[in-house]
Amino acid sequence: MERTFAIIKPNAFADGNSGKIISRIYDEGFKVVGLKKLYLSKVEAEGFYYVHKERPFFAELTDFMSSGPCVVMVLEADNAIQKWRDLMGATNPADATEGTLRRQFGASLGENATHGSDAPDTAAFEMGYFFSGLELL
Ligand code: 3AN
Repeated sequence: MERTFAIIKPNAFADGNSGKIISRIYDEGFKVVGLKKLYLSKVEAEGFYYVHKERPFFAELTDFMSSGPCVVMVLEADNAIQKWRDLMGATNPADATEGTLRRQFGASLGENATHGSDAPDTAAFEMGYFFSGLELL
C-alpha cells in the first residue's frame, strides 16, 4: 500500500464538485486516510508550492490556491501516486483524457480542479505540510 496527497482545488470546491470527486475516489478503490477543508492564506500556498517559486506562473498559482476554500486529502491504494495522477489526467484539462477528473471538472491549466503528488518524496512533504501523524491513523 502507498499513500499520496491530493487537493480538490478552489475552482472545483466553488463549483460544488467536491462530493462528485470524493465519490469517484472511493469508486476507484482508494481509501481516504485524511480529509479536511481549508482556506489557504497566500503565505501557506507559497510554502506548499515552494518548489515552483522560480516558475513564471508562481504568483498566479498561489493567488488562485488562496482564492477560496479547498479540500486536502491523503489517499491510500496500491501504487497510489500513479493511480491518482492517472485519475486526475493531464495538467491541462484540454489535453486530459475523457473520464479523467481534470477533463470533467478543470476549467484551465491553472484552475485544473485537482492536485496530486508526483513522487514519493513530494508526497511525504505534502502530507506532512497539512496533516499530523495522529490525523492519519
Ligand atoms: P501537475 O500538478 O500536473 O504535476 P505541474 O507540476 O507542471 O503539474 O504544475 C504545478 C501546478 O501549477 C499545476 N497544478 C498547474 O495548475 C499549475 N500550472 C502549471 N503551469 C501553469 C501555467 N502556465 N499557468 C498557471 N498555472 C500553471
